[in-house]
Amino acid sequence: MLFTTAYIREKSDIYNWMQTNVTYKSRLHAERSVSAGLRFIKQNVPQIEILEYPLWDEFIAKLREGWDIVGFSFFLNETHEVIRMVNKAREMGIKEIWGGNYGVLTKEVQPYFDRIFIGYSEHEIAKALGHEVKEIIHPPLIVPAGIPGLNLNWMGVLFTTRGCTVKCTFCQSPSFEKKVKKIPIESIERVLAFYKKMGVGNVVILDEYFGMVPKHADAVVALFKKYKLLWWTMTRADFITKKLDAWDDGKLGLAGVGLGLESFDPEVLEKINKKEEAEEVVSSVKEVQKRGIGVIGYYMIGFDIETRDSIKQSLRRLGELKLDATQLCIITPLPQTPLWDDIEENYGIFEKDWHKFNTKHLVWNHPTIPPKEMEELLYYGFNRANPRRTVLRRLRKIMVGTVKTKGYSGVGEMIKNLYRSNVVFRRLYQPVMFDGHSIE
Ligand code: B12
Ligand code: SF4
Repeated sequence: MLFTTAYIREKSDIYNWMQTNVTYKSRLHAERSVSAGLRFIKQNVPQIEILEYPLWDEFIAKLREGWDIVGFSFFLNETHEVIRMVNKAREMGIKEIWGGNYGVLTKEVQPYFDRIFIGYSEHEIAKALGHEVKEIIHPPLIVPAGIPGLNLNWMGVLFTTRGCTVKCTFCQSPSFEKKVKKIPIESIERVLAFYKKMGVGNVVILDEYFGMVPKHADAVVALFKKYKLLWWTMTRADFITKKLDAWDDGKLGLAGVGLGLESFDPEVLEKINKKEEAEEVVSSVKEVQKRGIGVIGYYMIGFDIETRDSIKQSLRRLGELKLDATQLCIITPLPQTPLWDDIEENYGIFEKDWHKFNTKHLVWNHPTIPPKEMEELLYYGFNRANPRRTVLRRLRKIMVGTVKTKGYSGVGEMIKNLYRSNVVFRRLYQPVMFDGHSIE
């Protein structure tokens, strides 16, 4: 069985998160060479071969090896690429095609596959092969971050829970995974010990909502302390406010948080069921900043009740927060969300090109703002929230965070890491999996 992601057009086609949120040329990137979903599947169901972000020709060459089943992992905005791959696989005689990841939530796309898997799927895939996965094993997920030719850091990605029950109306996660499940703490410790051994600079938690299971989150934080690791997390402002004293005692190494600000408009926050006040979010941001912890914000523009002027006003307010980086999105209806039904019924979704559902385009009929103007507002926001100097602010925070947790020896360690990142890791960096697996 072969599982693959969508193909890329050229090797330099590395997804650059920062570039998607600025108007100038950003050379800083965190390489998207690792598919966490496929690595988890491979680690737990090792019979499956995986292919990550291949070129079209590499995909075809791999198909020629002959497979019983080919599976595709994709996001909504990669749908067209995957349809092309599915058609080619069928043309080349592949008998069974599977689909997984968020892309398969789209009803119109489901008929292209013989079988679809919604949600986290290691157990179901193993079952389909006549096996059982007992406990999920977290694979090592190490990604380089830097500028072309020079890695500044290696980040260890960590998932501690799966699923979210908060039900924000714009978000697909509650339809994707209905129950919240924990990754076993032993599995988390194994991967953190590995990151430590490898000299990984920062651990980044990418759960839907870190803190969903509070006791489990505390146990994870205790492990950061044990292994003296710097860590970043995406979480909610209300949660971080409660946990800040415990998480940032100056030793645990909380280096930064990603917070969903979503909007400053109280009507919007109520409409999207955010269950948080804008003021509450702003005061958490300030509290976090006061402690020298980095903040990445997630903000959305273009709700139906917003006007050109109200958006500009909010974006100016966003800029005043001086965050280390901000992800700015145009509100985009995604399949199987309450927002999709609301927008489709009341305004209509005109866009047929799934590439544009990457949260940087207006894909529906906004009552007062046409698509071109909405994109101009997005660029206005990029300049307010992510001016060039934010990069320097971020680097300074990283340095201060390191000194705070490790003293000046931390700076020496950073320099050592730079050497490891560019010389040692480059040689070592291969798709690594832990030995042994969870299949009986
Ligand atoms: C990391 C991440 C990214 C990284 C991806 C890095 C990478 N190398 O993969 C980056 C920064 C590039 C990214 C960008 C975007 N992302 Co993103 N991202 C995430 C995040 C935080 C984690 C995803 C992850 O790795 N999960 C862990 C793994 C283990 O789970 P998984 O990938 O779902 O895989 C499991 C299942 O899906 C299934 N499965 C996966 N593949 C397959 C294949 C087969 C054949 C089968 C059977 C099963 C199967 O089994 C896997 C193991 O259980 C999620 C939020 C979250 N916590 O889920 C958002 C999320 C996936 N992103 C989202 C969005 C909207 C985007 C963007 C469109 C815009 C944006 N706002 O950032 C862009 C577009 C990217 C692109 N296509 O170019 C949305 C939904 C995506 C969608 N609508 O399709 C999410 C859910 C966030 C949210 N709540 O809004 N993202
Ligand atoms: S946006 Fe975050 S908190 Fe809201 S439902 Fe999605 S994953 Fe949960």
